Amino acid sequence: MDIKACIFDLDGVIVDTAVYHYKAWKRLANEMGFDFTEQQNEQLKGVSRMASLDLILGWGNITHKTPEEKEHLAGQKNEWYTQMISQMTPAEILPGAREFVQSCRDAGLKTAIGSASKNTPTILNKLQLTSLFDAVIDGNSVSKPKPDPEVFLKGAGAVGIAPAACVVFEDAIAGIEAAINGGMKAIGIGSADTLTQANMVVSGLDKMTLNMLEDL
Ligand code: B16
Ligand code: MG
Repeated sequence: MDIKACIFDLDGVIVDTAVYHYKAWKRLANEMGFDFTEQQNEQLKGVSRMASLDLILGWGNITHKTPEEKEHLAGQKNEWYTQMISQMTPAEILPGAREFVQSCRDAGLKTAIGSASKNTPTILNKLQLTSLFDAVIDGNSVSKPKPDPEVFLKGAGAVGIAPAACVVFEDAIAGIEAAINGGMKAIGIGSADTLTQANMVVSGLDKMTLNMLEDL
């Protein structure tokens, strides 16, 4: 097989934290006097914390926040969010995720996480998954957001595999673009109608087998 490393996005691929992000952003929006819908939350998947805040402030027609005020607002949201994720358990791992990552390791493939989330270490710890990954690259170690390939290129570098021999698993359009921009293969997790640039799309890691990597 040509693939030697599998790099996984975290939110939407290994675990679904969207509901916690949604609750925390909604509370913040409500305290500023406007509402925040689940449809708007969909648009924040894979988007960094500060970029998410900018979008939300725009939806609420709030245009006058200083950088310091924005830091404070994002920090407030993150406090509520981290309170919720501190209660997470391995039961929240998405179906088939642990099994597929383990099967990659058993086959001798390298495994890495490539996530925009600065809370990645906490989430992996709560899910008891930290030891399943050879490298973890997250929002704490990258400066350019997806679709820039930085997060995945750093992941490939950390496990010592050339980008062309890496496959990325992603649920967000910008993440698929980041993988392609980095010269990697991309497997979409979700709907083929949305993730049109992916080399292959499955509904979840429970639908993945190692044999499918041969077809990329
Ligand atoms: P944090 P991913 C992303 O994770 C989430 O999809 C996105 O909704 C969130 O805003 C972003 O992480 C930053 O998260 O506030 O924890 O740093 O999909 O790239 O694993
Ligand atoms: Mg994601």
